[in-house]
Amino acid sequence: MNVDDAQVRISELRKKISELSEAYYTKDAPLVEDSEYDLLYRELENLEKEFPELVTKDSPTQKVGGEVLSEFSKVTHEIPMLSMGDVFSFEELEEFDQRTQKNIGKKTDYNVELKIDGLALSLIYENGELIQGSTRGDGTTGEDVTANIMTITDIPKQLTEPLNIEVRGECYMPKLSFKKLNDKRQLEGQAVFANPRNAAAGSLRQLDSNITRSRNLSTFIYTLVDAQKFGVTTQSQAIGYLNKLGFHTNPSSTTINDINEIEDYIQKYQEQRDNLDYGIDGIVLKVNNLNLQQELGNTVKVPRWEIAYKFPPEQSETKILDIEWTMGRTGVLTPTAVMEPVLLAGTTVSRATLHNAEMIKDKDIRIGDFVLLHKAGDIIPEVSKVLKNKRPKNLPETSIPINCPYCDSKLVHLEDEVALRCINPMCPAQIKEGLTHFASRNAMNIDGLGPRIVEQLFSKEMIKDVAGLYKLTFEDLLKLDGFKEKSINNLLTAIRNSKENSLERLLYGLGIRHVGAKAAKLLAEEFINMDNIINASKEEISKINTIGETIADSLQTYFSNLEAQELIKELKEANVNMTYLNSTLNLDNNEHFNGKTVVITGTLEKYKRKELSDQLDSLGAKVTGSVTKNTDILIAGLKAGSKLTKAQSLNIDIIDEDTLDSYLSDSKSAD
Ligand code: 3B8
Repeated sequence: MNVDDAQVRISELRKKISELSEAYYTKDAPLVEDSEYDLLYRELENLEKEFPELVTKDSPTQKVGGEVLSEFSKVTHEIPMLSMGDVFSFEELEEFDQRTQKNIGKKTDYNVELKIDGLALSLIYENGELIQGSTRGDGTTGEDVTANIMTITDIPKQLTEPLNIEVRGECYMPKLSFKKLNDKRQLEGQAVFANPRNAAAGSLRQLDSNITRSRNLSTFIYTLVDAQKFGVTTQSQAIGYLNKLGFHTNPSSTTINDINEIEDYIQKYQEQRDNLDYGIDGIVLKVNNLNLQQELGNTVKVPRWEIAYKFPPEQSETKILDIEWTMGRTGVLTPTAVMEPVLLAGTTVSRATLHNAEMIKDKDIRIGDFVLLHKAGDIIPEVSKVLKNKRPKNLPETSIPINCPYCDSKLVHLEDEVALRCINPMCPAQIKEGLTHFASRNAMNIDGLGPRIVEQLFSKEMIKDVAGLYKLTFEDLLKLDGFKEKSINNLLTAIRNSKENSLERLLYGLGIRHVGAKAAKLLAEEFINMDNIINASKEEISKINTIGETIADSLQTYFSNLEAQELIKELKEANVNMTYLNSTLNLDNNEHFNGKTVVITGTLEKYKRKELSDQLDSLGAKVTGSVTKNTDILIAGLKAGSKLTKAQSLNIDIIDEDTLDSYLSDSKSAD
């Protein structure tokens, strides 16, 4: 390539990279996969290496990335917060090692640890008290997010010693919280986050810290600034010291004496990746000795003493067989791709959410297309891109529905929403979803009343709303397919028992917008009975800690609706309990197990089956004996056999004993 051609390509790349990087850092909404960005960036770096005369100060390769949004006050990082250089192969890691050895004139040991898919934070303590938390921003200037940082439970607010220190680390959103958040956003018609990094960044940049609190952020701290002041001489010691001070540090941190050991390390964590609670995108290698780190110093943008190795993107190819549109109980219509089953990062995947019509249009996804899949945040299967060169001729564009496929009323986009929504309150699909939600385990817990029975009750016109459940008779149920005396009595008993539930279950079961299980519990505790909630003012409701105006507004809207009032009246007449019973139920106490159907198999070393089963039960799980498509989690001990194979084939979450330990310990610290 001659210098003119290089100049043209460099300009193109800079423009493209700047656009992508703005979307990624400033808007928390990436336009392409990380790996695609990395490729473009690499190409630019290589061209600039070849033609150094073309390097300019404003090239993306010379800036850290991430402008500062205006809503937050700015913080200057006295010691700049740099980002890391990255490589994509063992060979490049070896080259890094060679270069480092040459620079310091001897062999060195390294501290290695996982690269967490989160965002960098700085925390400042004065006299042992947390006084400031900020984001990296452009490296020199970050955003002051102190109020939001205060809501992150694993960050110590007060150290055991009155130290003046700055620490840095990664703030992340655990995989399950990420999945839950995206599920919820989808249900509510909002745009979903592309990965946990963006979700964490979006959660930290909230002006209302109650929102941050509800997002379950966690941290791993890896840098003690000015560590030498505290007699610490290596990165490994720094991790130990940080841990002693009460910070969360990542257990993967270890030292290696020779670069050849890195291969085993990478292999080990690539295998464990699916079992971790948090998303990772590589490993980080740091010169262990802090004096040597200082000696090596930094380039304009990255330290010379450390490097990140990024895992190759885990992608699989498959074919789109169909695109289904499913209705949620709030009226949001969501497209799902049905695909030829394919193994992806440890599980067999045959369905992937397409989130919304926008995504289908942006990526131009068509039935019959061959696509690449990846797992967002190591957990949610998503279409990365369509392999356009493999597209069969004459594939029609996917048509986006204009009318609701279930009630034919016109679909709308509510203000600010990406979702297509059916706003017909009598839409049968919505009502059915609402009934299933009412009966679900965290709501009224009516065992045996799943989607299929709801479908029959509805299509045979036996019920039209949840109050109708309480009028069902033995004779009615005889008309249902496959129902016999025993199953009828079981269902009637379950319905009858549900009348005795504590208020929060009913409140959650009504499916009022924004009122999740946790909010319902808080409301029930505070107001004791339904009438008090109905009569409460907006101020009284939003006064409750963590319940904001959105929920208060939503409750008022709901209860001012005449049909809702009628429904409550009918439920009262059916003797459904409307008071708080100080229930012993641990609603949402353990995000991993609450509401889940769990199967235990194989030999567990630390747990007795029965005790574990009881414990899971108390955390809101239902423990069953056999793996079916309704199973959510399989706990697999040693020598697990056919249940494990079956769970794998059904795409069910499988966890080992270590993961079980960590899931269970999460419930101990949950509020
Ligand atoms: C210096 C050290 C940046 C980082 C660092 O898990 C610096 O160490 C950095 F300038 O960004 N994502 C880690 C991770 C990130 C960084 C780091 N260590 N484990 C991560």
